[in-house]
Amino acid sequence: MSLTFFYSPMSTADITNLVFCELEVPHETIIVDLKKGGSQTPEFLKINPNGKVPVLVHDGVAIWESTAITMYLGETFGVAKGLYPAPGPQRGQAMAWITWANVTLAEAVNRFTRNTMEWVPAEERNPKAGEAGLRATHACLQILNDALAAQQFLVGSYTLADTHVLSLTDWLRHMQIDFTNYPHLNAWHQRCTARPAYKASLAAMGAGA
Ligand SMILES: N[C@@H](CCC(=O)N[C@@H](CS)C(=O)NCC(=O)O)C(=O)O
Repeated sequence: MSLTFFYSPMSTADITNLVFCELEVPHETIIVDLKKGGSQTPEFLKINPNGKVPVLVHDGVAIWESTAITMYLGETFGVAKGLYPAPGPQRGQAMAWITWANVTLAEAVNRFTRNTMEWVPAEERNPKAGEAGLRATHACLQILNDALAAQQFLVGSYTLADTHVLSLTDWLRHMQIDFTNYPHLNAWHQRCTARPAYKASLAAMGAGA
């Protein structure tokens, strides 16, 4: 079997890095230097025409989009390791949370950042749209907090749905979004970040692989 992970630290690919740290599946990691245009070379665009990381190449077949990668790695390697539900309603719930993170939560956060952050040219920013994006982000965090009020993890015991959503919420924390009002979400964060895989993922991010 050949399994290659195209990675860039401090990017969406950190989700996949954490998924790999949980799964401990042997694979090769190739660092893509985004600052040097590494995702825009003709060779890379053949693997992912979107020019983005993460990308997984499994036995010669390229799989892109972090949600698809988490679900694919989950069903391929995670079920046997107790980290992803077998086919059935719990599998559906795991897929719902993974998709929700990238579609619903990330859309709200992107709306906030695109309209407020200095790296976007001032003439392209709309402060009112930014405020609406931040409100939508907090509505999502409230949903997550409420879901975690009655259970320790998103779907039964710890799964890659927790891994995926955790990694995305870390990005929000990095952007100084206020988590003060989400006690259940914060307790879950502590449970998840106490796992050895989380510490290993930070080391891999720092080492660039
Ligand atoms: N929807 C994609 C988003 C991936 C994405 O936006 N990746 C960014 C880094 S965060 C990227 O590779 N950008 C390429 C570049 O900046 O050249 C996913 O979830 O995998």
